[in-house]
Amino acid sequence: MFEKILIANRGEIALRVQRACRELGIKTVAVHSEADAEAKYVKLADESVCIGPAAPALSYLNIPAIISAAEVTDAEAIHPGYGFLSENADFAERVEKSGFVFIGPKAETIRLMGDKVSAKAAMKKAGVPCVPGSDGSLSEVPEEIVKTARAVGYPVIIKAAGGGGGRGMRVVHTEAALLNAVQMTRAEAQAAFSNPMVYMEKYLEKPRHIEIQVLADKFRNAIYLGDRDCSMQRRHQKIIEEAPAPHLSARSRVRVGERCAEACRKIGYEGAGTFEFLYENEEFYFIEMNTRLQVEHPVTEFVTGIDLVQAQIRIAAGERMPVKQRDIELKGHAIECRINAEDPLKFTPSPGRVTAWHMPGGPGIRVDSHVYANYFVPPNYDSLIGKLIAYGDTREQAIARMSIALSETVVEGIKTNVPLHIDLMQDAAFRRGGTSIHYLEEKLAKSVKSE
Ligand code: MV4
Repeated sequence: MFEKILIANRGEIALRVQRACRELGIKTVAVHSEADAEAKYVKLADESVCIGPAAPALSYLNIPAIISAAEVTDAEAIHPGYGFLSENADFAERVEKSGFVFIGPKAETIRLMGDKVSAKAAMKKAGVPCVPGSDGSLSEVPEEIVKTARAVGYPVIIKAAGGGGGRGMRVVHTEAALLNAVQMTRAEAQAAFSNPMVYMEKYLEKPRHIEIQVLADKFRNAIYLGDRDCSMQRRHQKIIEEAPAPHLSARSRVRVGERCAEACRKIGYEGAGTFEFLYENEEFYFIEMNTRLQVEHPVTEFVTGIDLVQAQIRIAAGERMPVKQRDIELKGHAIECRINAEDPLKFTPSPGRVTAWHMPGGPGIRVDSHVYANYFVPPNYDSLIGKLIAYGDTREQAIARMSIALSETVVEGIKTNVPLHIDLMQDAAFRRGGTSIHYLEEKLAKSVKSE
């Protein structure tokens, strides 16, 4: 096992990784920007190194500074957390070339999944069900594009190969709008990702977003750890996630899970990963694979009892998969509410000093946050300041516990989205379970109109 790990991230996930290291008896190095110098998790780390100014490009995205920090502190491995450099294949490669272990998949796997066209081709080949669409990237020949769209059937969606997470896509409803939309998406893709490649899919009108968590070791042992429903989102920012996905039959859960685990074996996947699917009319359609630990990993930890961060570290250190598929039992239900420093109605960021901070507790409640009273939320980073996770024997119990936990939560000095979460826990459609990816935006549009 490693003796010392450098954590190349900030905020709640830096603290989460630090806790996993501590439990494994591993020393930690925190790297931080000037804006995070006083953060408590930085002080709690065994060592800390300032890697630059507040601007992410100069600190948390500064590859040479992070590798230098690993060198001067004699760390053996680097955990990238989520966001920042976590899915940057060049970073993973430079970490390994500098003699450190990157805690995540191989650089070539990150690169494969970063290109959404090659990711989809690899998954299709490995037997994962995909959204019907163009075979690989879209032709440049107008007649071919029109032909593909007719075969797929309108509406179609044009997506950038270099995109993902909702960036660089366009829905097309008619043949009249097709070629212009393709050209616009290509131009935007070139500007944003330096890659003009686009692909076409059937546009699914009212899907849910369900994802499958996997773990794979360096010896082609791979397991799936159930699913998460992340449909409650706004502008591609998830706000509530839960495990397991409501109203999913045990049969389809096993079927899609087995496909994902088998795909991991086939491509030689290493570490933790997530297969993202759209789910509509009882069918799963693969869209993307995330090669990192995800924000919402705690709901899976609750229902499986597996510590995903510890598993990532053990796998990176070359250990064999600690558990077999038959040991994985989904038990109970977990819900996560992302607590953001933002206006609960307008969604504008609300950084600043937290003057009061009281977090809930009680059976089945977990709070993942680096915040404390008098903490200053810097304006330079995303607005996630903590995660409230509630577990229960049933979904109803998890919702009840979450409602109580939210009512106990006190955050003063900044605005948060806690009021929105309180409202959603009482929402009839949410309580029934199985709302689509458009539900929240439609609900918010209605509440604005009725004001
Ligand atoms: C889609 C889709 C409908 N049909 N693909 C958006 C994020 C990116 N990961 C893929 N996205 C979508 N792809 C087809 N063929 C609808 C979305 C989508 C979406 C997906 C997941 C979660 C939230 C979303 C919000 C809007 C659109």
